[in-house]
Amino acid sequence: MTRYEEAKKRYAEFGIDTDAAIEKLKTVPVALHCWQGDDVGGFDSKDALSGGILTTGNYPGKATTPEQLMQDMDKAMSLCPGKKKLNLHASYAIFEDGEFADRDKLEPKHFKKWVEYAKARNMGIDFNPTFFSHPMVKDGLTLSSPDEEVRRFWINHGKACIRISQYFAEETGIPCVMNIWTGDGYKDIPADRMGPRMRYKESFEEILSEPHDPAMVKPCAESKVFGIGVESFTAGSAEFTLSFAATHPGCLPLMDNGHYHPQEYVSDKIPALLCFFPEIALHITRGVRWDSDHVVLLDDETKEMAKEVVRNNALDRVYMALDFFDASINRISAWTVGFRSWQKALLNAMCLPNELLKKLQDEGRFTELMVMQEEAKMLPFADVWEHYCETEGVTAGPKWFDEIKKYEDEVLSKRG
Ligand code: RNT
Ligand code: ZN
Repeated sequence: MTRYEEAKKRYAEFGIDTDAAIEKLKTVPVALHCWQGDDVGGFDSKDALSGGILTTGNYPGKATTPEQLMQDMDKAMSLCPGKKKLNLHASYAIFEDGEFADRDKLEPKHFKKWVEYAKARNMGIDFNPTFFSHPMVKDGLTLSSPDEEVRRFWINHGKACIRISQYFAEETGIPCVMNIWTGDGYKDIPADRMGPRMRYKESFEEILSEPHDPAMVKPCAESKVFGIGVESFTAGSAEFTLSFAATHPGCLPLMDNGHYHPQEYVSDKIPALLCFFPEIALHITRGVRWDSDHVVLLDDETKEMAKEVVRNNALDRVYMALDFFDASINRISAWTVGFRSWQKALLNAMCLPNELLKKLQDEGRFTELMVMQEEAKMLPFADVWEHYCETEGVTAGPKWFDEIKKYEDEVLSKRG
């Protein structure tokens, strides 16, 4: 008997069908973010990263052209099992023959190459307007700015992005999740907290008024507690974005697990939102002491988040995207570790005796619940993971890193 066959038997004793779990996981899309590949640089502006987000590190071999970024993403994806979706930012527009369009004038044609890339790989595309790293960010503000010219510019950017999202959805035949996040806020104590939020609300509403098919374009509102340089006030706070999504049908709330106080857990918020919203979205990241966007690992909270999606039968109601950026290590390895970690978390959640555990809870058998939760942790998960990777044609163990080393030698080290 192979190790997988033995593992399968042990899982079956808990009433778990590992074959079914693996087959299910293969159908669940997870969005891989292009911005890990170049430290959130983008192609459209030389401006430094702004908006309260920050990358640290200077690992050699960063992608600086669309071709390099695509090549690097291909490498990472070839090392990851599971169904992928491409996650783009507007700042990754590809201009040809010396043309240029500012953010408020972006058109579908500026993303044609990305559509070709995604289609050739049978992937859908998610999208993000880029409300940072641009000279029209004035005093750190975009959609909430008191300057009408600034606000108008960014509303037009948002509308352009709805049109581009519609184009992505039509071209790929797969819904496009379009996430709105702005770093709008103040470093020090504001004198007016409601004014900026009212302006943000109106701007958001104008963006959403741009025609789109709500079945194919899914606008989201991402909240945040604070950012570097905007420590005292964030316009798009948790209450603001959640209330906005709740009162604007068709708009989804997006929770990034780096965007809350450290003792708040997104795993607990997932089922809370699922009680009210038909669909929600996630940014999966790892904050170390703050919203540091470290690479996602198979840690307790990551596992707990996956459990909430899986055991509430919400895999088709939760749009999952990775959102981290580490410039201090090999970027392709960062992508790969993060994507594989979330795959592991999902598979692990699918291989737990979820129905049995729920029953124990409802029957008040809390001693047994604790015992079973702990025993379930000792099931031979590694063997199931290995088998899943094999069926997906990727390496299960650490040997995938040999591929990274080779790529670093042959490709990355040759970049200027
Ligand atoms: C920033 C938000 C946002 C960005 C990306 C690049 O704190 O998490 O989602 O990380 O849009
Ligand atoms: Zn995010």
